Formats: sequence, structure tokens, C-alpha cells
Amino acid sequence: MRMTERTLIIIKPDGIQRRLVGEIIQRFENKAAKIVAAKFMQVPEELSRKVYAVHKGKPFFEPLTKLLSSSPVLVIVWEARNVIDITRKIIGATSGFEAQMGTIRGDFSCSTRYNLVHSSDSPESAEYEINLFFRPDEIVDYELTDEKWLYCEND
Ligand code: 3AN
Repeated sequence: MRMTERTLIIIKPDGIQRRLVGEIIQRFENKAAKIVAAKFMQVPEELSRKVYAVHKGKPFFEPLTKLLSSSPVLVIVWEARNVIDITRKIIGATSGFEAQMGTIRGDFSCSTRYNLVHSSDSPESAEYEINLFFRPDEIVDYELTDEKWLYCEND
């Protein structure tokens, strides 16, 4: 059976400014992901640098962190079986030019930097990133009632 996991996504400033919030959230709900935490906020630059700490030293680090802090974002924790891998597939490749049609970036982004959504890329980064934005008591544990229509015993 696939593991129930949590992952963090950030609908980045370009996603908010382009009014794509509903469109983006819909794609996760379509694939049975459950919202367990959410926060609409302006990200301080110090926090943006922590989000992108793995890219420190790369030429795009400064513009990347500045962009994340340039306008409000919506941060969401999703929970579902296999949700980290599913999320990467829903979002698509880093560059909007390379991303497959049908993915969020493939359908809406024409840029590497303005690529609408950030997501955790592993269980380790999910844990790190969720802890950057949420205290444990801000994550809500609850049941949705459609699970028996989503998964079978082999899933
Ligand atoms: P992803 O967002 O697909 O997980 P990462 O984690 O490799 O991609 O990169 C984080 C962010 O850094 C990307 N969302 C993108 O905005 C930016 N980025 C990555 N590679 C480049 C690049 N070569 N040039 C400009 N920006 C980049």
C-alpha cells in the first residue's frame, strides 16, 4: 500500500497575481489530495532564503528569493497517498517551456522563474518546508468520507 504523506506547496506571487489560485487548488483536489493546513501571507526575505537554501550560491538564488517575497503567496499542506510524487507530476518540469501540457506549468507558465508553484521534492524537504511555515498545532487532522471510493486494498 502506498504511504499517506504530506507535502507543502506555495502558490507563488505570479500565481496569486494571475488569479490562478482556484485553478491550481482544483488540480490537487481532482487527484484526491486533502488540505490539512493553509496560510496566505507575505514571506519575509529571511524565510524565502530558508525555503531555497539548497540553491544558495547559484546565480538565480537572489532573484528567486526576492521574487518569493515580492507579493503575497498561498502556502498549503496537502495530504494523500503518494502525494509528493503526485504533486511533482501535477506541477510539471521547472521551466514552463519544458513542462508537459496538462501540468500546471505546462498549461500556464512561459518561464523558469515565473513558474507559479513551489513544491517539496522529497519526504525530507517536505518535513523541512512544512516546519518552516506551520507549527504542529496548525496542521488539522481530520477524515474525508470518500476514501473508500478512491483506493482499493492493493493501492
Ligand atoms: P522546482 O521548483 O521544479 O522544484 P528547483 O527546486 O530545482 O525546481 O528550483 C527552485 C526554483 O528555482 C524553481 N522553481 C525556479 O523558479 C528556480 N530555478 C531553478 N533553476 C533555475 C534556472 N536554471 N534559472 C532560473 N531559475 C531557476
